[in-house]
Amino acid sequence: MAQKQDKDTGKEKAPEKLLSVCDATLHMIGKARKEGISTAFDRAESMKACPIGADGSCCKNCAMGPCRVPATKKGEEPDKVGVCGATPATIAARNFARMVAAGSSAHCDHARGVAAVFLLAAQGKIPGYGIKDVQKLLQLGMDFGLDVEKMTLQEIAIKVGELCAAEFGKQEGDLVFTRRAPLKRQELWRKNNLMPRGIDREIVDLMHRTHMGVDQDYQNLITQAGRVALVDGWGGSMIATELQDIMFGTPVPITGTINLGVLKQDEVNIIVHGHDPLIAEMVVVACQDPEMIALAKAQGAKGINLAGMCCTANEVLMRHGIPIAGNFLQQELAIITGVVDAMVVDVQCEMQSIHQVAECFHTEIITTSPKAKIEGATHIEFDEHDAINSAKKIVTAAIARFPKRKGKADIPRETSQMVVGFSHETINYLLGGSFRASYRPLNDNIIGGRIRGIAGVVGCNNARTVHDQSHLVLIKELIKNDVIVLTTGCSAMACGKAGLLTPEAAKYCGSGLAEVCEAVGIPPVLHMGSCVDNSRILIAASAVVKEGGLGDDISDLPAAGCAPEWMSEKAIAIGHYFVASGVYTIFGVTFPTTGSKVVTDYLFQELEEKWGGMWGFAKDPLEMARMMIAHIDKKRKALGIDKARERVLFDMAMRRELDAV
Ligand code: SF4
Ligand code: MSK
Repeated sequence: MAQKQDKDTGKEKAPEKLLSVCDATLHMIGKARKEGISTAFDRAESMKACPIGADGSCCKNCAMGPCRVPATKKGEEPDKVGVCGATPATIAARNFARMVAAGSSAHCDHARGVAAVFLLAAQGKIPGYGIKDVQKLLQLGMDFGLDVEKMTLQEIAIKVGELCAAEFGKQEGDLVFTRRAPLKRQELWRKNNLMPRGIDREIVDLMHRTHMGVDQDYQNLITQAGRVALVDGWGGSMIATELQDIMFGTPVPITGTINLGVLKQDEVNIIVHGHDPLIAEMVVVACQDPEMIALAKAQGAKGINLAGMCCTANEVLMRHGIPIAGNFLQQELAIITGVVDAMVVDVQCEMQSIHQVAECFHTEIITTSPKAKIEGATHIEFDEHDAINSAKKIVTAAIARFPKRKGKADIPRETSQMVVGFSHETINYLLGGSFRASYRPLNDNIIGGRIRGIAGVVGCNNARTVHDQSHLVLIKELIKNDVIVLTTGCSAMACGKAGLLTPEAAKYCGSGLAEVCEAVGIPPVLHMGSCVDNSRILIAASAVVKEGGLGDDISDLPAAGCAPEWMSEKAIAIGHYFVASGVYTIFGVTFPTTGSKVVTDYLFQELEEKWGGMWGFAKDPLEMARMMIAHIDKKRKALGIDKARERVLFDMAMRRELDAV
């Protein structure tokens, strides 16, 4: 019997069709409700978000608080202050800065783990990991100033591993990868006190400043938050992406399948979920091991079906074609199909509720990181010194669960095909050809107006907004207006499910972008990877600047960024590094400083003058698209390439079509 009333509020639950635009998701929410299983969709309804916290107006940085300085109805700066006298601006800026610190810490600590494994692999101390992309290793060696011609590959790899690891504890000197940014950007960072030093140093500095009674100047706090965000984008995230590429291979275009329909009734289903590919790479190998397959068959299964969830999924999809079961808000729903034998989690974006949901089924939740345990879940710690055996232990545990399945399986039919794996190197090659890889054709098409501009659309799902809808409405509107889209994370998965990651999606494009996509054979929406792979977008943007004809800095480009359904602190860190890199970046859902008009005006307007990039906020995805396109046109005008363009008028039929996505 479906639960129609919310058990906490007694109110009628929202109809399922208002919760997601993904049919597989709707199907599973229906099943969860019928069986009385609580999911994030229902909990978001029964637990309203605290508006004071959401606006950044609550400080609990000391035991004299929490102090609440809520926004006024008229939108003026509140006149209350905290017990210590902290103003609403200080409180909002401190809260925002702490989000940046936490988000950056997540990406950077992921990178630290990757660097440690890379170094051990280079030293030949751990079997199973090696060097797959020699070209990229040589490039990194040169970035670090090594005389690569006089060194063996192993010497280069060891030195690169040591130098990457040293970026974390460095006390003086600039972060090395900041040199990859256009020179003008580097000068701007220096002038504005944004040039980042060591990764850990900047994060600790920001945590110190946000302690009670330290930095009480909101602009100074936002600046240090900028420096911390840059250690994420041009430090931790870039280190993780580059070293993962060297160890596991730089992605090249590959086809893949996505949505809950990739799960199989008659096979052992294992889902790898989280962000760190170190263990998932080994689980891929273990699942192909004849000994493991024989074990699965001995338990009555036809084989082993590995699928991914969240960004670990993006990592193993791009490099091995492993199918994706779904994005962030589908993690509980995958278990509710009744056929997931094990969900293996590493770090980040794993809801604690997966364990509660798994208890209704036979599914084993397996944690693998000492930093990310879940009470009640099985913990099989990943040992990089014996990685393949760690992975085999995990696969064996999953196989043992297969005969314990209970209840009727219910796998949604939906799957979609997609083309993924557009690394910066691949885009360069596809556009310029094998003899002279280059961004020149892209720049020429932007200058000529066939491509109006570039958008990065990234980030999460959020249970407080319709699952996947804002990503899709926004992206369809952008490509209709000839804006090419680069995407990562859960946004990329939303696009995959909706068929936007195929060359056939050119049918949604304006004529100029459609022509380019057809000529080059690429989709109008390019899947660039996981959340740490947003660093690929920074490198691509720098390469476009260096190619020439579109200004001297990232902030000169006709480009904009957006995370329409963000939810994590990592997303705020990513947004702030794009802003500090010169990109106009719009977020949806809520914005965490709106309790202070002073701080919000600073982020949304005044920053552009100083940093060349600024923040923006809109709830409606069409409004987000309008803001991004207006910004792109402003930049085209400043570059003198604003030749008259036919405007796409949005009639009612088109609106209805979009509402139906
Ligand atoms: Fe209140 Fe100031 Fe303490 Fe924050 S630091 S809780 S504003 S007294
Ligand atoms: S997984 S951070 S929900 S994009 Fe990177 Fe998706 Fe957001 Fe996690």
